[in-house]
Amino acid sequence: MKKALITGITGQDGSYLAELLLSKGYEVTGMVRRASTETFERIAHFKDRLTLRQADLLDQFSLVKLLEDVRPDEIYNLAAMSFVPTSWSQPILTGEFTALGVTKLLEAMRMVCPKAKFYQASSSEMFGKVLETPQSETTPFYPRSPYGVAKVYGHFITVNYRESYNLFALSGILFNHESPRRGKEFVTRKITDGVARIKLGKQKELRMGNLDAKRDWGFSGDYVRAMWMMLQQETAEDYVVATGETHSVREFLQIAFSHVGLNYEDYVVIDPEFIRPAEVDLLLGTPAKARRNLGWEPEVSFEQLVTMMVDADMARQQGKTVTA
Ligand code: NAP
Ligand code: F7E
Repeated sequence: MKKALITGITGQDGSYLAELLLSKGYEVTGMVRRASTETFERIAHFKDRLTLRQADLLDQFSLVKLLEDVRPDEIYNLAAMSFVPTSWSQPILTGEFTALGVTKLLEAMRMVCPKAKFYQASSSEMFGKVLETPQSETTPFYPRSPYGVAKVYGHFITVNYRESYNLFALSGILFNHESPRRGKEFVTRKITDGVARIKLGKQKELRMGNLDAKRDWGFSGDYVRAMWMMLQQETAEDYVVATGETHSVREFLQIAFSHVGLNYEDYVVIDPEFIRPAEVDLLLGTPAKARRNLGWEPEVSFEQLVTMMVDADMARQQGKTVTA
């Protein structure tokens, strides 16, 4: 039985990845940080099939001890401060978690289990003010937020450990991916939660930022499959994971509101609070290499993603349990 360690298991991707690995017969350990109240909502429905261990990306020795105890075959480093606006209000903490945290985990792996395979959660935010379209594995980076800058560090330290120490360490450069488990502050879930609350009379308006920003949005369940596929290859290489389609926040609003018979223009209010100091205007990735080498394809379309998220939020707002 293969053993996998997932950091960030309580997050959106961690929860889908854990379910995928369990379905493939892995023994899955999730790293969680200590909190006064547990944040296990996304993994509650299968938590009894996991081992959860406390450690923190900020604490080197906790990582070494964790790897010594677990001895994983595969390590998925998904833990990070992942919300872009918070990276301007907490830039140093973002750097500690999202950048240096990667080095701490790679160092622990180098010391304890250098034969393990390592996945780093890199991001399309590294392309930022894009230097070419579509963006691929060879597009140069131009990050536009402290989060993007931290992810560039995490990306290159992974490449560097691969080249310096011959570790099987790689990055997935994943474009935005969403699901009913997405955090409520991210734009997609903010919209679908808002739509459900407005439809049910619990909210009157939806306050938003830049509606013209364009993103290449996919489904998290499809993207965690790509992570696993990358680690099953003979050689460690980095991959872009994207759908190859881009849509604006406005298009997302249109589909989400019209799915419940409403017009977004009647409810959306532009609020300067949600405009960023520096914006990423357009992201569009090409998944050609992932398609060619991994045989990966996204299965959920943009429209299916939006309606799946609205339906899940409608159900939640009506008091139903949603595990999707
Ligand atoms: P998410 O829902 O925000 O989850 C982040 C996870 O990291 C949570 O489990 C969180 O734990 C954990 N974490 C944060 N700081 C930690 C620390 N110091 N020690 C231990 N755990 C810590 O993020 P996601 O959407 O699943 O994304 C997963 C990864 O992919 C992140 O690295 C993100 O930056 C990256 N990424 C995401 C996307 C996307 O569109 N979703 C695209 C590209 C890359 P708590 O529950 O305790 O807060
Ligand atoms: O914003 C615009 C906003 O916060 C998307 C993270 O997972 O993907 C994510 O980062 C766009 C931006 O995601 C609101 O200005 C308009 O242009 O959903 P988001 P993000 O910043 O793209 C990347 C790939 C990651 O790696 C990150 O971890 O939507 N927008 N109005 C808004 N955004 C938010 N959050 N709220 C608004 O009201």
